[in-house]
Amino acid sequence: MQRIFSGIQPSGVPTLGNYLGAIRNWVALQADHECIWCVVDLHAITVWQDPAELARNTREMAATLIACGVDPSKHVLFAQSMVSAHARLAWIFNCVARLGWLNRMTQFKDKAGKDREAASAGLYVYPNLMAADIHAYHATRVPVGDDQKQHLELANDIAEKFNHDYGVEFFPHIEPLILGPAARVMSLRDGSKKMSKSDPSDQSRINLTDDADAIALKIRRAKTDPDPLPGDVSGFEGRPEARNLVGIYAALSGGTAQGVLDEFAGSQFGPFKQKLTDLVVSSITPIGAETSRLLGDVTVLDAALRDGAIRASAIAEPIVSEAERLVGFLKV
Ligand code: AQP
Repeated sequence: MQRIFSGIQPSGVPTLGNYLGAIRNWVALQADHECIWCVVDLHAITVWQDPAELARNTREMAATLIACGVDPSKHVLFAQSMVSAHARLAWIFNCVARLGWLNRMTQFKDKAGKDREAASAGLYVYPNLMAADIHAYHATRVPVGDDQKQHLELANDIAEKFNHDYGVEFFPHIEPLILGPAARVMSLRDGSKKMSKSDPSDQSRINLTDDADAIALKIRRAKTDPDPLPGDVSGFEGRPEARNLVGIYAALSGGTAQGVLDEFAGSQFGPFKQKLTDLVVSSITPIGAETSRLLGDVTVLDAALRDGAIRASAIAEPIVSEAERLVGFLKV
């Protein structure tokens, strides 16, 4: 059975983008893979996180994943900082990756913004930690949104260079699994920006914990244009917001964008947004309700995370110890 690793940052409340681009696929993959799911708090602190909020978000993220269908009893779910193998392998990879490789990473450019000098060193080497997350488990399949493809290519470059430098075939090649029609969900306020849980505007995203009223308001206020919906997907040219809303509808209804247009061609956004609201509310609000229930007793949740960390360590420890031995670290 192939081993899958994927992570999600507890940098806020998970969004519909995280759900359609990642979490929903994770749940489906559990049927025929050995899965390791990680709440990546080490990644989250590459940008400032209030400590109390980080702890709360880590629990809330774990609860949301379980509410979405992640199964911590059959698979492995834990918080990254609970397993030291991640940080140890990341350091080795910091010394394998080349600055030129990191300089090409578009996510760093996006996240650091104009003031790159003020960004943390952690944000810069984020892809090395991500490579370590995956390679610490010898995972070969990584389900991600297409925004993360470049980081996976880097993880393969690091593995190849490590294998070459130390004359081994130790780290395997990783394949990205980019699944589903909504590989990238865009902001409700700007169709050219991806929907992000850390976007300063709460109106830009649908949180998996939003209630029906919040969802209705956000969709009503979502940016659109004055034209009716086109009859064909080629009509989305220059209309990223229309493409995004139709894409969300298609992803949640299990259809295609063209299928949605066949139903709504010529319709104004008002009636379409009403239908989209109904669909989002019926898909998302049960997740929010289950998340609240799970957060009602954090002792059960914490025990599941502790157990997950023990099982994750049991897999990662021998792999990372062997990498350390290959590098020449004394093992006495
Ligand atoms: N808008 C999106 N559409 C599709 N997939 C998305 N993902 C994130 N946003 C979208 C996918 O969710 C997974 C977990 O992401 P992450 O939390 O590790 O980091 P991220 O990609 O940086 O997500 P956010 O929500 O934008 O977080 P912040 O705001 O903290 O940076 C990944 O598989 C990602 O592809």
